Amino acid sequence: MSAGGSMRLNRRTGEAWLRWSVRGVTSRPWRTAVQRETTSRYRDPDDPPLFSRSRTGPFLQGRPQLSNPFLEDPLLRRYLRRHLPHPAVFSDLRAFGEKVAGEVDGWGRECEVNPPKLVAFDPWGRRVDDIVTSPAWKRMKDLSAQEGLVAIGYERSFGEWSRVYQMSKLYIYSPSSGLFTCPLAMTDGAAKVFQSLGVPRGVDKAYGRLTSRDPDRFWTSGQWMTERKGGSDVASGTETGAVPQTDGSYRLYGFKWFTSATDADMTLTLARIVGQDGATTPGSQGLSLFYAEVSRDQQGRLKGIEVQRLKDKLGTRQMPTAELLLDGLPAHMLAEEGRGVASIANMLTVTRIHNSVAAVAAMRRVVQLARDYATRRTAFGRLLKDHPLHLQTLARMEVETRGAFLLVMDVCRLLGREETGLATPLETHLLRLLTPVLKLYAAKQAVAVVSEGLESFGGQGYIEDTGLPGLLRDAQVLSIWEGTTNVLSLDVLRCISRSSGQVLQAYFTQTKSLLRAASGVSSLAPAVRTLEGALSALGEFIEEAASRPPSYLELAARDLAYSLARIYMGALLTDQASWEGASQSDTYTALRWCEQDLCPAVTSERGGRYDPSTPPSDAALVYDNEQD
Ligand code: UCC
Repeated sequence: MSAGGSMRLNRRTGEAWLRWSVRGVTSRPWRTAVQRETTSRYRDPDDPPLFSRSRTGPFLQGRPQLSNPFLEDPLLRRYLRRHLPHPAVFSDLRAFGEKVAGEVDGWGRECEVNPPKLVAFDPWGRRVDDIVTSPAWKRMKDLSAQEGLVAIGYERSFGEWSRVYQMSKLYIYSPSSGLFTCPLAMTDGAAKVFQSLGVPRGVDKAYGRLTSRDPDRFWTSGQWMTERKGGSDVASGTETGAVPQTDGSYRLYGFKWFTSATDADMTLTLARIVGQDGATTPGSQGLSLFYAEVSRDQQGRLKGIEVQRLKDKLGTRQMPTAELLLDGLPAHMLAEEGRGVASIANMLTVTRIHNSVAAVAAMRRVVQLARDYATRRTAFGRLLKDHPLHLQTLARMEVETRGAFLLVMDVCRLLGREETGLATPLETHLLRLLTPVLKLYAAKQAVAVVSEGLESFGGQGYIEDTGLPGLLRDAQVLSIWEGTTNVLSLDVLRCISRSSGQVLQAYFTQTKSLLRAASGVSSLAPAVRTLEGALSALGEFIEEAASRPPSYLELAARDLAYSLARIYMGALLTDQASWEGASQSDTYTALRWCEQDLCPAVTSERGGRYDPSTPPSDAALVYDNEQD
């Protein structure tokens, strides 16, 4: 008996037409609903996968699309139109933004899924200490040179605004860079240290390479500061010894516990000079600054370095971070003996600014993607963008991002003025104070905004291969490296006391001047009034706090830094909104910004939080060990 059958599936309705033939007689077509009547008969592995779509359903959610980040950022463009309206800058950023949204973003993803590996030994047991990075990571290095991501800051083609231009470019690049912005931060910081020391003989070639646009010449630098005893407390934690050599150079012996972007070509590091009796000077005044190249001998072994292991990190996995044993690393002392911390401080200023650029860029990226997604995702019968509560959440993220953006750009502006010799004493003080304030505040904002941003994708925000969770993991490091929130809060106190309060005077003068500029705009009046009130309350708080013991100030340090940040960001937002080219959204942002507690130092003070009895209460709370 010959028999057979055929079937046609309507994918839209999920119906199938079946037709049977027995002994040459063909049946009429018979319609069935496949979803209802699918049986194991249809799951035969030899069957074509006709039913797989109908089982999972035909709906596929559109993914959030990354578009040119320069064109997607009206505030960046308005800021540049106001301060640096140069066609060459606009066309470069537009073209770079196109590249970033295209191929570069894919390389960034490749860096994440193909993280670096350490090959410690060759197959025959010889040490090779090879940190193997992905091809995409190498492409990022070439791209960074070609695009002048460090060079722009040193070519200074746009004078005092060159830093703003450079950082705008890094801001567009950062979330797609596969964390290559980390070696760029340290490279920039090292070039800055060289320059601040007048580019000493012996490092002029290295300086040329760090600031080169030629991928074949371009070098990156490390910043090896952290040892097992001290990440924050560098002064007492640094054990590395520098043994003088007869030719005036040194050899370094020590253990660096956390060295980021360890595939760098050179590094700056701190060590203590070992005297003939083997003794070293303890504390900060015993620390000197050293320059070392990372090179290999003829057998291919790293000279004076063993890579102990790569760190297994929560995020920033794209970038190799290693523990290094320095075992006679050839090095040269830079700067005066014992001036290590003060000399490397220039590097810290630059890397902290880069850190903040990365923080604001992460916020901007998640907002950009969430905004796009809200036009593609429907829930409860409407697009997400048409749900007022969802839109309110996005607007809050946008306000945070804009405040942080204006602060980071203002600090870049100040850095540019300082480097071109145009900074007034007020601006120099402002740069010193605002750098830690910016770094500590923007990093915390980034974690909050990126975390909120992930939520706006629902469950998809938690799925690895969307690329979204990596944004949060990478944001988490921003408040940790280059000085934690508390270390930077104490740095704020330190720079206030070292300048005998001049940094604060500069802050108050500048904030008042920004508010004065906005005071003629009636729509901004509520914001200006609120900010003036907060500024005056902060002034009273500081006056009162100055007479209190150091323990009081220490407890107030974080809230003080937050107050300085929020009020200054508010003043920048009102100033931006008062510009004749501003948009209505600039005004709205300034008003919304001022709805928050602008001066948490005063709020906490009223609650008695800095009272000398607070620490025991805090301790009792944290170590509450009451037994049931
Ligand atoms: O984490 C690291 C690598 C991560 C990768 C980097 C990429 C980041 C970019 C990401 C983009 C995606 S490296 C480790 C980072 N470590 C830190 O940041 C250390 C944190 N600790 C501190 O900042 C501390 O406050 C110390 C180490 C600076 C404190 O040391 P001292 O010795 O106690 O400091 P002193 O005594 O207060 O200051 C010594 C001198 C003084 O100068 P003189 O002697 O002329 O009065 C200070 O004024 O250094 C000067 N100084 C500063 N100058 C200290 N801090 C500063 C500063 N921030 N700016 C200017």
